[in-house]
Amino acid sequence: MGPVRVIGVVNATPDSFSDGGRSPEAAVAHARRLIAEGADMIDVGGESTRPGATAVPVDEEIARVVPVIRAIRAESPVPISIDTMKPKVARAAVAAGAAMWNDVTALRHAPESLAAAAELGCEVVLMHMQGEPATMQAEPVYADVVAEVTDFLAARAQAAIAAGVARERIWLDPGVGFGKHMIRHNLPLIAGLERIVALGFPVLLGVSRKRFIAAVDREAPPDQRLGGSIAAALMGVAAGVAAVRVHDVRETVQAVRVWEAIAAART
Ligand code: HH2
Repeated sequence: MGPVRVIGVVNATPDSFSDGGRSPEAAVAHARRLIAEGADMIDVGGESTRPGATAVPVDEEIARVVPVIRAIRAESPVPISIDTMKPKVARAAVAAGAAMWNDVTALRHAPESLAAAAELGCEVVLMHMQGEPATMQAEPVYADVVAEVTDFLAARAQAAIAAGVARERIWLDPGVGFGKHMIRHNLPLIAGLERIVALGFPVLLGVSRKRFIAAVDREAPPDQRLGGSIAAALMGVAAGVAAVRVHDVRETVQAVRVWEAIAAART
């Protein structure tokens, strides 16, 4: 297995100030900074999945992400991922130069999602989510969160393969924070990542600045969650994840590289 990839988050959403939003120019400038900080890939999103966020019409989402993807593509060879649940947006993004479709619904949002992923031939991230973004945090229920998320991801991978997605293009993601109780579900899920890794697909982990960190540490606001973000990312690295999706690229790259250097020195 190669080094863990650090994927930098770029939000092309007007309501996001810290990670590139406001305007296409600001998003591209943010991507440029993350690439300079060592990002192995950039994940561009035009619709927030936060509980309570308003849905974005498909044309508006395309208008937000395509100029950003084109501009990054024009100045850097870094692979670009599109964070969307809409196949139309994924198509436009891949046409503009994206190499990966990151779908928090694991290709369940639209009936044509599976076929679109197969046709596009790009890398595909299948993420676990219980419920819908607007209501998913209301009352998430699991008997065994690790087993249920693992089984779901295995089933979605099989559905994608059956629809014609190449096995080697499939990534899995446990969906930390998506329909999971802050403590009772997110923590055992991160602790149990090895079981998802054992399915044999590359695993992507997104823990950066998430709410569960605040639930462990004194309700820390998002801009004070770097320590917890790195701690959780390194738990993923220890479990064998292939990539981490983060806001703080420079610090995460350093943490991951030091972790890998120490692991390689083990006698
Ligand atoms: N988390 C968010 C968005 N997209 N995609 C994957 N594959 N895995 C994740 O964990 C993941 C994701 C969180 O989204 P949001 O709350 O909108 O914030 P941000 O995009 O700033 O992380």
